[in-house]
Amino acid sequence: MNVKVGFLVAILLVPLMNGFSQPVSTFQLAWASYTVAENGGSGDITVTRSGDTSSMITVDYTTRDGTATAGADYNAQSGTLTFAAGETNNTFAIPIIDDGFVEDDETVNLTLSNPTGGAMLGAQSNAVLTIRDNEIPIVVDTIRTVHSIRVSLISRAPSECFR
Ligand SMILES: [Ca+2]
Ligand SMILES: [Ca+2]
Repeated sequence: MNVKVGFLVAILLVPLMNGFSQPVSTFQLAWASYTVAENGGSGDITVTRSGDTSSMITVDYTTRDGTATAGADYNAQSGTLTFAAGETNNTFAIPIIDDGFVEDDETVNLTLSNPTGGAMLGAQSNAVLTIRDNEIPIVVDTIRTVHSIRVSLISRAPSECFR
């Protein structure tokens, strides 16, 4: 290979190799699990973008019932997050419904999809939001309650009971 050809090959190869070594934009959920109190208003979910941050690109998000039920425990959400050039964090909110029922803690599944601009999804493209119930269970011991009413009636003089 003569000098001229070698120079030409170098000119062609350098941008090509740079193109391969460019880090790709990667979207992930910041955490694998999130927690919100049932009366906490909303669960704020953070999405991160790493690698190439030079251009504006988007990623979609959606919620799906785990043990929680959309419309009863939370409001289902889906949409598109836009990351401006240089932006590495974005959030979306899941409104929580504060019902009056005593329940177990309930879960909502979160999923990222459809990254644009050649971006990809990282390992953590799914996460779980746990809604912590805020009702205090009231245990009524009916046998003891009935027994104590009977005892209090028996221990009174008959005249007191029928006043
Ligand atoms: Ca609930
Ligand atoms: Ca509840």
